[in-house]
Formats: sequence, C-alpha cells, structure tokens
Amino acid sequence: MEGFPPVQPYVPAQRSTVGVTARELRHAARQVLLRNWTGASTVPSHGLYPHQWSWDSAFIAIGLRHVSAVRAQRELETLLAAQWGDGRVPHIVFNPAVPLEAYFPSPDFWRSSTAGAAAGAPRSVETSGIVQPPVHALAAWLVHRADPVTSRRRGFLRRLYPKLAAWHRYLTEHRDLGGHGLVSVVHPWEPGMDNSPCWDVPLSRIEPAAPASFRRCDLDHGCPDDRPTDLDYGRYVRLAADYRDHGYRDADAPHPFAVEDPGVNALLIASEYALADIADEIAPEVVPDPVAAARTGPRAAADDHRARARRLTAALVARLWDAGAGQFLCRDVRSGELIGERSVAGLLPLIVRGLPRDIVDTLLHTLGGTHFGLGGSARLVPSYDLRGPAFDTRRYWRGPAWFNVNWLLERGLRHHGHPKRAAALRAAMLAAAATSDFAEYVDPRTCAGHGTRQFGWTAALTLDLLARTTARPAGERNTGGRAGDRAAVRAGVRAAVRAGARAPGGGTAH
Ligand code: 2M8
Repeated sequence: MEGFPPVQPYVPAQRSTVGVTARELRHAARQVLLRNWTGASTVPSHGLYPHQWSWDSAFIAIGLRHVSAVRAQRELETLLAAQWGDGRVPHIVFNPAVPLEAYFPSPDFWRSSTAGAAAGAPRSVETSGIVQPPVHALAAWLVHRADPVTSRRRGFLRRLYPKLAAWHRYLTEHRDLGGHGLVSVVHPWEPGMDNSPCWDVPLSRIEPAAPASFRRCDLDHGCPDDRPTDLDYGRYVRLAADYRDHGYRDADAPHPFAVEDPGVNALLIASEYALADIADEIAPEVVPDPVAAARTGPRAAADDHRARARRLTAALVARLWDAGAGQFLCRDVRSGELIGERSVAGLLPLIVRGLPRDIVDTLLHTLGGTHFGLGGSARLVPSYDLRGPAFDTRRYWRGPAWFNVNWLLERGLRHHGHPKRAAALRAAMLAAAATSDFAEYVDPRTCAGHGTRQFGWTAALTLDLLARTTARPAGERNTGGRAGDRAAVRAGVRAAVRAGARAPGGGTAH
C-alpha cells in the first residue's frame, strides 16, 4: 500500500458526459483501479474476470504507474511470481479467495500445480497453463520510467529482468512450432483476441467438448450476443483439457491448433526492444564480473535482445506480410496457409521499430481505408474488418473496438510521426471511455459500450492517455499537458455524443 491514497467511493459515469473534464475523467479512472485492486494485483472486472490476467496486468500497470509507482511494480511482480519453471507466464493467476464457481475454467480444471509439475508450474499458486501476449517487458520499462528513483531503490528491473528474459526464451524456444523463427499460439485465448474470425477455420477441426462436461460462468455476467457461442466454448475447453492431459508439454504435444499471429509476435518484438533498454539500464548489475565485462562489453545482453528483435522482425515480414491485403495476416501452421481474414492484429506491427518504410506506409493506409475506417466510418479501430463476412459490432473480438489495441495503435501512429492522427484517436478513446463507463469494448462506429463496465485496462489506459503529451513514445516520462487534455476530452466527448445521438441505441453506457 506504500504511497497510495485511501479508497474513495466510486461515482459511476453519467449518461451524458458532454461537460466532463480531464480531471473528472482521471478521477473516475483512478476509482476503477482502486476498486479493482485486490491487495497484490488488479482484476480486469470483479464480476466477469475475478482473477489476475496476464496481458491485462501489463496494460493495467501502464496506467497504475500514474497513480502509484510501487503498486504498478507490484502488479507485474505478482504476475511474475507465478511464472513456471520453463519460463511461461500463465494467462491467469487464480485468487484462492474467489469461489470456484465464479469463473470457468477454474483452478480445478487447469490443475496446474499437479498437471503442470513437469513443466515447472509453481506449487504455491494455481494458474492456467496457457499464455497471453508478451507485453510485460514493455510495461516494466514504462513503469520504471515513470519513477526511476523508486524503481532503482526497490531493485525492480534487476529482479524482473531474468524472469522477463526467461519468459521470452520460453516463447522463442518452445513455441516456434512452424520452425521459421516466429512464436505460435496453441489456443484462441493465447493471442488475447479469443473469438477472432481468424480462428474459425483452424478451430473448426477441433472436436468440441460435450456441452454437459462444463458450465460457462461468463453468461452469468455478460449478454450472450456479446460473448462467444457455446460451440466455440466447447472447442476452447477441448483444446485446454488436451494440453493439460499432456502435462502442458510443448515438445511432443500434437497442438492441433497452432497459429502464427502478427499481434503476438509484434508485441514480442516491442518487448525485446524494451528488454534491451532494461538490460542497458541494469548493465552494471547484470555483468558483475569486470573481466567478463571487458571481454563481452557491458552492453552485450542488450545487443542480444536487439539482434533477436531484428530476427523476429525479418521472420514476421517473411512469414506474415501480405502485400495484396495491405496488412499482416495470421498463418495456420497446421495447413501452412495464410488465413484470409483481416484482424486488427495484422496492424499491430505498427508498434515495431525498424519495420520497412513501405510496409509502414501501407499499414497506415490500411488503417484509414475501408476495412478499418479510422478517420472515416470508424471512431475507434475495430478488432476485425468492417467489411468482413463475420463482422459483428458487438460480439467479442469479431468487430468491437478494444482500448488496449487502440492504445497500441495510437502509440504506433506517434512512433511513425503522425501526431495529428494519434491525437484524434486519443481524443476518441477518451470520449469512448467517458461515455461508456470504461466499457470492456465498444462499437467502433458509435462507441456504444459492450461487455462489462469499469474494466481494468480501459481505466488504466485512459489514465495513461490523460498523462501523455503527443510527443513520440520513446521511454516516455509524462509531462502533463493538462490544458490540451481537457480540450481533447471535451472535443472527443462532444463528437461521441453527437455520433451516439445519430445511432439507434448508441453512445451511452447502459
Ligand atoms: C477475455 O478472455 C477470457 C479468457 O482468457 C475470457 O473470455 O474469459 C479476453 O478479452 C482476453 O484478452 C482478456 O485478457 C480477458 C480478461 O480481460 O478476457
């Protein structure tokens, strides 16, 4: 609890927030993070997701750093304390105080401490056995940069660095299932975009688990039209159960679902660069032997990370770039084919340093074109092709816009020197967060909220956007810009409310 203010009662957002100021929005976002904090980490949502999720915690830490550097550090430390011996960071760390019936699949389904023992699952905490995108090194670096003095005093990066390096090694050494230098996901939950139309073909080969063999809890909290179908759930359960029954081993697992996803790989590349920055920062501590330092140079570890990032980037372009589509696509490792669906994951390489200029230009064009519509028919970037056959404005990862993805793209726009487009996206995100009561996801055209509310990373990334200038995202230290914030929020909210008023049933949170 070091350095953290007392919890204030939460005041939900009003239906009309035309007059909201940056200060009010910042206050409301902080309240969400305070309410969702459980003592050592933050839940995405007390109802729908009552445990700690891996990539959620990374995004949440990025926002928490503006509230309490120590709490942001603890968020990541708690997650990494549940790391497995083989280096994997589990996608869920279960809170033992939460009843089993609160979330499915529950700890007694995954049985990590026994079924995962050979892979080094911890004994003292129950986790899932699959992973999520590796955003953690990027988050750790940003958390450090927010308060380097506290970070150094607590030995934050020095303690996290070996864990983050082992996590990346797990991905590159155990998960290169295609054999071409890219990481594969082995379950639709691993890339975080659980129900993307990209998984429809590879998932169709999986025999679903019998409906009577499990009970979904998500429908107790969410509207069925916003969530995956029962058939998809049956397949998710089958894949997870088979992996568990194989001891969560990768080497000789059949992995009937294996996909190279551009989002996961782009985030790994961004995190490798962050790991290089971290290694530079702690270089005197990780190379304590002066003889070794003289021989290899104190920056050798950082150079290794940068070299790995460049190799991954080359593999990403070689394996997943589709010039005809104007974006990256997923590759089905089992069939060897590219998957012809346009997911927003195919634009996420915009966050990668050193991508060839012509590819960057094409991605920027695609972002604003008819498939993703940014600056045209869409206020926020949809999760899937606006013109795709499976597009659905409200169903989970099949069209709605998500704040973490839009935050990454806003970062990409700034990185590539498009501050005005970035500022417009930032204003739209702030408005959507304000009018939807920090919804889990929103209609990309009207910003009508869907899924659960007071959602962790929506609130956290709102705080981050409010704290940011429009400068390029180097190792950013936030410098205020509050007058600009206020103007951006007001302009964005007015536009969102106008759009909501035009759209049937749109624009409001409830
Ligand atoms: C969603 O996924 C979980 C399973 O991991 C679920 O549907 O129960 C996804 O949106 C995922 O990306 C996210 O990390 C998780 C918690 O917010 O919810």
